[in-house]
Amino acid sequence: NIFGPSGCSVICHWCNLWFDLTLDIEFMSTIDDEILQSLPVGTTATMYFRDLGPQLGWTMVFLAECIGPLLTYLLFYFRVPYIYSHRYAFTSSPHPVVILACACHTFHYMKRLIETIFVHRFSHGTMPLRTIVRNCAYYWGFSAWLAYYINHPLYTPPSYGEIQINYALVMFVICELGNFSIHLTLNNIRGDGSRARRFPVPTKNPFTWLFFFVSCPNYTYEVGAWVSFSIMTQCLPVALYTLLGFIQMSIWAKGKHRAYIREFKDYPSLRMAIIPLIL
Ligand SMILES: *[C@@H]1O[C@H](CO)[C@@H](O)[C@H](O)[C@H]1NC(C)=O
Ligand SMILES: CC(=O)N[C@H]1CO[C@H](CO)[C@@H](O)[C@@H]1O
Repeated sequence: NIFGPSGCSVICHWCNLWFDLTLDIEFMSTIDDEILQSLPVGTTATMYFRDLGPQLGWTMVFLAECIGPLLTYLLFYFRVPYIYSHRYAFTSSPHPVVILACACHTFHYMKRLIETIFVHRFSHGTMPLRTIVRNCAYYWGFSAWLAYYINHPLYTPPSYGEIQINYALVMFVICELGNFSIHLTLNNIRGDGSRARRFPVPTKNPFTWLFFFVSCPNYTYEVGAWVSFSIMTQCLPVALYTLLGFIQMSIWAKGKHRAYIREFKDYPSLRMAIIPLIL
């Protein structure tokens, strides 16, 4: 730890994270294994690389994108001094929904973190540092903004009280479970060793049945999780974040959807990109 022994401040964690990130640049690999393996034996290949500046491995990228929002949110939840007026420092909100929101937010990112570490099969691709800085600014900045409002001393709980909160919670849990199921399904397809490419299909797990209707249920569930978080907290910035996420994920989903249709002649025609029967 080059930043001193105290180790207690979150700032220090961030510095270390950035330090690790920069170190990781040296271990990056820019060549995709699959490309190399598919070259005939004895080929002398000359490769050209476009220089995109420093690159980072996907694992580090995902870690940075998850740990940032996780810690940022907690700073606001615990009302670290200098965020709100100093008489609120380290106090807690009287509204149970604030605690629940923090639990959901933390759970969401912990789950991502755990998926990143234990479930993901990352290709050895890398991402330019510039893109990562932009992504992190987006994720970290937004989580700070959301957390600022939700944990604010003047925050007012949702209009329909417990009913609204409970329905939102049920929906949130369903979406998280669904997303995780899709994650596993996609991972199994990628990892079963066969070279033939296939598109994902529903399995025995009911959460994957969304594959009957959409190409990218992982995004449908992700949007669902954020919609339920918006309903639970009834907070405008959260709704705005959800909307931006939805737009971005629709673009990705439509791209993936088109790619599937192009690649597989027998692709189910009932499927839409992200919203069943609509989009
Ligand atoms: C979501 O699913 C699509 C395929 O259905 C996949 O290409 C994409 O990488 C997945 N998104 C994430 C964030 O893993
Ligand atoms: C809500 C949530 O955990 N999102 C995950 C949904 O699934 C994708 C992979 O398919 C993950 O990358 C997301 O983190």
